[in-house]
Amino acid sequence: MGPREQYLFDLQGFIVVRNALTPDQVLQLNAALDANHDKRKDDTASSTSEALEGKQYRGLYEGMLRWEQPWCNPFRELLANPRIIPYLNTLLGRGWKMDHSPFIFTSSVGTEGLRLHGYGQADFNGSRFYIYQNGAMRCGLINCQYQLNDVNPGDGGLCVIPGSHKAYFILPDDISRYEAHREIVYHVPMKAGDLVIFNEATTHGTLPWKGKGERRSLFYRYTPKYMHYTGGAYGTALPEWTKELTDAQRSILEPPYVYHRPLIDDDGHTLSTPRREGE
Ligand SMILES: O=C(O)CCC(=O)C(=O)O
Repeated sequence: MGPREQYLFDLQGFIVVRNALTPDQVLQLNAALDANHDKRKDDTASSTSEALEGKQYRGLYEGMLRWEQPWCNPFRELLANPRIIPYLNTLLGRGWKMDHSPFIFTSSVGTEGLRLHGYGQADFNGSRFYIYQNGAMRCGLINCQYQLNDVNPGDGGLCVIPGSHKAYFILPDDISRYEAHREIVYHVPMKAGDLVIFNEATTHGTLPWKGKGERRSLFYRYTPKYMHYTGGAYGTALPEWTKELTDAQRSILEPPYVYHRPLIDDDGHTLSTPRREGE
């Protein structure tokens, strides 16, 4: 992550990484989604507002790492995508892990949006903080959102309030509902294969989908090696199916801990031991 990108992330609380997926990866991921269309669920849990209303719920796909062969493979390969490793090392420190399992949001024209959320530093929340200290940026939960289809200007989908990861005041309710000061909300257009990385503390939400094509956004969420954001059934032993993964991919699914944790190198395959105790 070069100085310009570090500047942009520090300033905005998000960064767009162009061509984070190869055209072949985009094809494979889309083919896997097409082949598993029956797994689509309505995401009824989203919290919207009148200004962001739509005709239908967004679609949600989960559990892709365990889809049957070969459909799980392109999702497994992305666990340790070498394109994102320099960003994760810079934003989370060396040693990070997958938090939520990957999931996909889909939308067709008329799909509702989602209220803006994410509260900067209004209270100190160690699970989604942003800090710059000793020459390094550090974040809590990081969202990596890959686009499997184009998101054109005006289509809808992810929107953010740039710079809000550093905000010291609570997000006003009318701004959260997208009813006031829309001029501070930035919609993030992207091409298929692009990725946006944003801190969970950066205020973000979803604009109703108006695009001609289907929105297909694939989320991988990472946390530093010492924390875990999302609850649910959580064991410290990795489930049996993860033996099908590479050691590097498996290391990313390990529970949070620091001491003697294998650390993944930039190639996405090699595991190293920490250079110093507790690194
Ligand atoms: O639509 C998006 O990209 C944002 C979704 C989101 O923030 C959420 O579901 O909590």
